[in-house]
Amino acid sequence: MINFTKAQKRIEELRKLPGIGSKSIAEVLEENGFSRRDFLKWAGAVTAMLALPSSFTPLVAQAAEISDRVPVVWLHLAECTGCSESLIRTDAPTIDSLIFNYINLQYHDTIMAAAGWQAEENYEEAIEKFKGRFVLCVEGGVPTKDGGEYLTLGPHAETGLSKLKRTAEAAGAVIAVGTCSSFGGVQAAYPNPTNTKGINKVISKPVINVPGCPPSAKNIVGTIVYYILFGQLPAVDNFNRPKWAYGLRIHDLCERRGHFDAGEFVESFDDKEAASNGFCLYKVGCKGPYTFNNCSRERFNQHTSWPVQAGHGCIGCSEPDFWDSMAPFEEPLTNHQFSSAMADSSADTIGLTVLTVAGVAVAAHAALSAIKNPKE
Ligand code: FSX
Ligand code: SF4
Ligand code: F3S
Repeated sequence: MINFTKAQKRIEELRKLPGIGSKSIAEVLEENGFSRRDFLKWAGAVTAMLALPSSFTPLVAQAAEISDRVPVVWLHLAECTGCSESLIRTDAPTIDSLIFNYINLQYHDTIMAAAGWQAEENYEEAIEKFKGRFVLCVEGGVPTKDGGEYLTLGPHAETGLSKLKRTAEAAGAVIAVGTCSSFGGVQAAYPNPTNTKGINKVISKPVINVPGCPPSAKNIVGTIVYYILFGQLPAVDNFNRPKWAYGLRIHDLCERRGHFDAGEFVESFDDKEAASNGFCLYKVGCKGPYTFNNCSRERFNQHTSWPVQAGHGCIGCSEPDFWDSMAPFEEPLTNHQFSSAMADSSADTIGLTVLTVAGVAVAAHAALSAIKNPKE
C-alpha cells in the first residue's frame, strides 16, 4: 500500500537536513531554460511512470527539490560507463540529467572534479560521514576470480570485490545501475574468464536492479526519486527489477506491433519498402517479445526515439545473460534455445521454446502473448 502521509513526513524530515545545492532546483532549471510548468509536467510524467496516483505529483516535485539531501556514492566496476553516459550525454540537458546533477553526489569517478589521493579521501570520508544513509549506485559487474584481482581500483589497488563489499555494508540502500551490475553483463558473457557476477551475488543487502545496456535516464532517476520519496525499494519482479519499469514486454507497447499481428515483417536490412513502412523487425532479430522494459513507452533522449523506432530490433539488453541467450542479435530466436526472464524463473518456467520459421508470427504471437512478467 502506497502511503501518502508517510512520504509527506519523509520529505519534511529530509528537508531539515543540510543540502549541498548552492541554488534551488527551481533556479537551476530556470538557468537551463525550463519553466516551473515544465518541471511540474516532468513531475507528472515521473509520477505516472512510477505507477503512482496523480495526487503524488506535488510530492514527486518536492522529492526532486530536496534531492540534494540524499547522499549518493557511485561506484564503477567492470563496465563501459555507458550507463553514466545515458544520464549525462544528451545534446541539451534534460530535466532528468539536471536532477541527477543536483543530487548530493559524493563520489562518481567520471564526473567529479577530484582525482587520485583526493578522490580516495573523499570516498572514505563520504562512506564514514553518511554511514547507513547514503545510496550506493553501482555501475558494472564484479570480477570474482582469484579473489577479484582482475579489477583493482585506486592508489591502493583495492579489488573491486573488496571495495563493493565494504561500501555496500555501510550503505542505506543499493541500486545496481545497468545490466552489468545487475547480472554481470558483457564481461560475464561466455566464457566469462574473470568470473564476473552481478553485485547481488556477493553482497548480503537487497539490491534493486535497473538493467539495460544502458538503462534509460528515466529508469535511473525514477528509481532514485522513488527511494527519496519512500525510503524503501519499490515492488520488484523475480530479477529484482522495479515493476513500474520492467512489468511489460517491449513488444506489448511497440509501435510496430500492428505489423507483427498482421504478419508484415522486414525480411532483411536492405528491404527498403518494408523498412519505410515501419514493418515489424522480428525476422531481423528483434527480441522485444522476450524482453521486459519500458523503452517502447518511455523512449530515450527526451522521448525522441528508441532502438526499434531507429530501425534495429531490440537485443534484449535488460535481460540476464542477454549477450549469450539473445544472440545472434540480427536473427530471430528461431531454432535457437532461449533463456530470458520467462525461461529462467522457476515457478513460471515456460521451458525451452523453439519457434519454427514457418508461421513464425502465429507461433510467436500465440505463445508469447500469454506470457506475463514471471513474479507478478
Ligand atoms: Fe554495462 Fe554500464 Fe552496458 Fe556499459 O556501465 S550495462 S556495458 S552500457 O555502461 O554497465
Ligand atoms: Fe516491435 Fe519487435 Fe515486437 Fe516487432 S517483434 S512488434 S519490432 S517489439
Ligand atoms: Fe535494450 Fe531493447 Fe530497450 S535492446 S534499450 S531493452 S529496446
